[in-house]
Amino acid sequence: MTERTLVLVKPDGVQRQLTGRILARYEERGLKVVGLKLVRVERTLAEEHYAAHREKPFFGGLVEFITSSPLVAIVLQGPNAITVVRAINGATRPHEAAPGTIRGDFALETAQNIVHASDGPEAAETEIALWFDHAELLDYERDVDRWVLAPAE
Ligand code: 3AN
Repeated sequence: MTERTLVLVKPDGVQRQLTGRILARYEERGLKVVGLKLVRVERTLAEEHYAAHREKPFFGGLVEFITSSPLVAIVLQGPNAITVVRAINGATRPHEAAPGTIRGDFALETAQNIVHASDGPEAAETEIALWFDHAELLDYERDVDRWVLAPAE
């Protein structure tokens, strides 16, 4: 099933100049970029994005971190995009992330794990609406799709 998912290259990824390499991993897999921007995050947006973690002890630090420097917000589209992107990112705790994943290759700390991705269809819908205006999401044809996607039934 075609899905859309939200990815954030968090401040550590941008500062460490990994944005291009991270984006390349999603593109190389065949996912289509339908939204992309550099964002300096307001505290209110950060708190809303991480609302599910409001009661967690690390919530304050998480909001501080995500607002500390610009991040890159991306919407990716493709078959099973939500699951595929989380697999590309690797486990939340980098010491559990497999080599070859973004976190398994570039991260050591859970609090600085480089990327965020929506964890399910509901989160994806909510998060995409939170980070992008409708007009910022572009659908377009890619010639390569005849080699990437199975023909529609
Ligand atoms: P994921 O981002 O893989 O979906 P979540 O939703 O469990 O992981 O956690 C959201 C974010 O909160 C993580 N990406 C990480 O930055 C931060 N986080 C989670 N657990 C911890 C922790 N124990 N200490 C510090 N930060 C954490």
